[in-house]
Amino acid sequence: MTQLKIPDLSIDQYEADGFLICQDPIVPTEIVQNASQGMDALRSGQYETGIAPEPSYWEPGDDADKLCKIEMPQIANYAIMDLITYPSIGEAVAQITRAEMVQVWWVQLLGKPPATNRGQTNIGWHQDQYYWRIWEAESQLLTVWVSISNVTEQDGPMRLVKRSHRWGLLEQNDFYGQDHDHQMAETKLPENEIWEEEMALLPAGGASFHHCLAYHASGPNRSSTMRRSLAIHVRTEKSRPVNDQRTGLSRFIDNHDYCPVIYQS
Ligand SMILES: O=C(O)CCC(=O)C(=O)O
Repeated sequence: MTQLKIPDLSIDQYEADGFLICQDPIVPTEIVQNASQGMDALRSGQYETGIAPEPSYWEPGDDADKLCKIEMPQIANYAIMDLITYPSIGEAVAQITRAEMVQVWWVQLLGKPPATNRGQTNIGWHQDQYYWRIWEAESQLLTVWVSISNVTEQDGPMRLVKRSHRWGLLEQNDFYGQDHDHQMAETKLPENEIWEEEMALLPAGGASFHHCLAYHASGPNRSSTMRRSLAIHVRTEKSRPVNDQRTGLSRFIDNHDYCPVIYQS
């Protein structure tokens, strides 16, 4: 398989906005399709490596209307591991951060089913760093969100607020918050800042990259198919666990079979 050439990504834009949306696929179709089948296997409780994902919000057998969020899916499925280690991902992160080393330290598989009256599948406004206190505050942490299905406006795409990575930790942070209007009304913006959103509309294999303080959320999936993605949380050499402890979501960082280094200069 020939490796996809990574598009030129603008470090200036990443630094100015706190995120970057890359509409050119950075992962080839075959790898994306295999990962999508891997997702189906995990949803039916099949773990081909013999290892189950970490305990998750979603478990096999849960309601089809429920947001599917599976923690560390790459330890249970080879095709998902192939996707998260695809070289363009690490190279792209190195390009926008000037990193010498990029390591995957946690992964979430996300499936957002079509909205029904019962399903609560919005993802509320939040900054990832709010949930990541295990890392020193200045750590260079970001998320590569790779779409494994086409994500159009109908599918409940991720929405990101420009420059919010410069606003510090905001008071309204709730990943499971369903009422976006309420959250937005309660969010205090720093003086002279404005709310300017961008939607991450992506083809399958496309990716967005967001800083750990970028404010983001996503609304209902109004299409007839599940929105599928992998949120790959990565760190560079400019990151350190608080007190150098391995705990919570940093508990596997010394295990490179689970948390592979995907770029080294
Ligand atoms: O999938 C979404 O809509 C949001 C994902 C998210 O919060 C993240 O990747 O940090």
